[in-house]
Amino acid sequence: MKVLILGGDGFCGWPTALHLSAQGHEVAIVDNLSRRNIDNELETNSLTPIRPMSERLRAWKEISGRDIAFHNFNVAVNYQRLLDLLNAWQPHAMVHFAEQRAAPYSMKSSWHKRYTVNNNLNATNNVLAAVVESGQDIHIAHLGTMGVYGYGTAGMKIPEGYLKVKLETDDGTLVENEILYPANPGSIYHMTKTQDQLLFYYYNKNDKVRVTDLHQGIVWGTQTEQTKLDERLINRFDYDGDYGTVLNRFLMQAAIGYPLTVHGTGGQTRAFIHLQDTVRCIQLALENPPVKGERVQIFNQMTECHRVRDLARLVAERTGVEVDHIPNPRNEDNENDLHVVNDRFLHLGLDPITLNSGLLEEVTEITRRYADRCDRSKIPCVSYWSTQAPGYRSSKRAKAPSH
Ligand code: NAD
Ligand code: USQ
Repeated sequence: MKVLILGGDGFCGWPTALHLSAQGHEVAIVDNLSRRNIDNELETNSLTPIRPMSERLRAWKEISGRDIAFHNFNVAVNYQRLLDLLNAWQPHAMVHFAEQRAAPYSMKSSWHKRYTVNNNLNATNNVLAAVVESGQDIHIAHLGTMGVYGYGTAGMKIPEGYLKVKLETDDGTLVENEILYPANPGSIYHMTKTQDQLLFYYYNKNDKVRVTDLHQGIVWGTQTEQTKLDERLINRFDYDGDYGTVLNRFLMQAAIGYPLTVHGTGGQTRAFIHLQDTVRCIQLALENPPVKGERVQIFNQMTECHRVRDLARLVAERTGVEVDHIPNPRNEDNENDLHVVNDRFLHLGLDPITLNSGLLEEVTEITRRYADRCDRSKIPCVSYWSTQAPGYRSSKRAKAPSH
């Protein structure tokens, strides 16, 4: 299969490109390197020494004998380049990772809110419009988020995208229906993913575009079978207060003896998936596309749920690091339960990797190896969801960057 990976330089996109290439698919990457530029803006860096794209691709060719093409342009802006590429290369599928993905970054200032909305919604709309204009039947697999549902459960498991409802008609008859699960975003970033859902719904209804929307939980881990093969293939590892996600941050903090930064009571429960399962799920989604005319196919791409304070306790017990409960910079429930259906991937043969000491050790080993690249001043999260958040008044507010 010919697969175009939009956002293929990123944390999930790069290992996905390598995984699909190793499976024998023909792979091409589009990325405008905006994530690397955001590191410049935030004056931080991946903990791991990620290589420039040309070096990554040379190393992959040397090791696997396979070519991956790279196109550097902005999917949200350069519509004609995207359309020309679809017409020239004629991919069978596209995996769409090319969005600004950090909730704290999206909440830093009005500039960051506007950037995230412009980038994410225009990227998704351009992808859909270009597929329609190309006249090709390209399957789009998009990385969405569990956060489109909010994190409450109303006493039931969160279904895979669609909610069965009974509606009362005027004469009192009950009719059954299925609707998109009500959107309940917790940040501007998550809000863009709820809007993406409507774009998919509309283009699917109007133009019969085939779409799979993958509502992914928090990805942890850093390496996959392919990124481990050579140091030049190493994946990025975000630890800073904007882009670092909770479990990877805790593992990295433990490696340098930094008290674990639990927000509030740590009663927030979230869904998780290991990076190796992310790439496997994307492969399964591409191998099992919807048929023409079928509604948007939605999968919950997660394997287990955990409470933040339980993760902190687990990491603290293994490493002896202290746990710090800090005022929560976000506006979110302090305590929530979460139960999620993930039957679709299980039926397709996913054998979930769950938190286990070997994999936790692997991340800890990476974080220890590159600990001297860590800038401790970048660990605190200083993005405040509202002016009422503790710490907001004393904080140095983010300004509009020049990129
Ligand atoms: P990332 O920031 O590491 O990668 C995104 C890539 O897309 C970057 O390389 C960036 O340069 C590129 N990009 C962004 N906007 C672009 C544009 N307009 N044109 C071209 N390239 C562009 O993020 P990630 O962690 O790899 O996440 C990928 C996707 O998966 C995101 O859409 C995110 O919402 C989703 N997701 C991530 C996680 C997670 O824990 N990392 C969890 C759930 C869902
Ligand atoms: N948290 C801490 N301490 C920290 C960092 C985070 O307690 O040092 C808490 C947060 O307050 C939150 C939870 O941990 O309650 C998760 O935060 P996170 O930064 O790990 O994840 P989140 O902001 O939800 O975003 C990440 C990805 C995003 C993806 C989302 C999936 O960055 O791209 O969409 O996970 S989900 O959470 O299921 O919506």
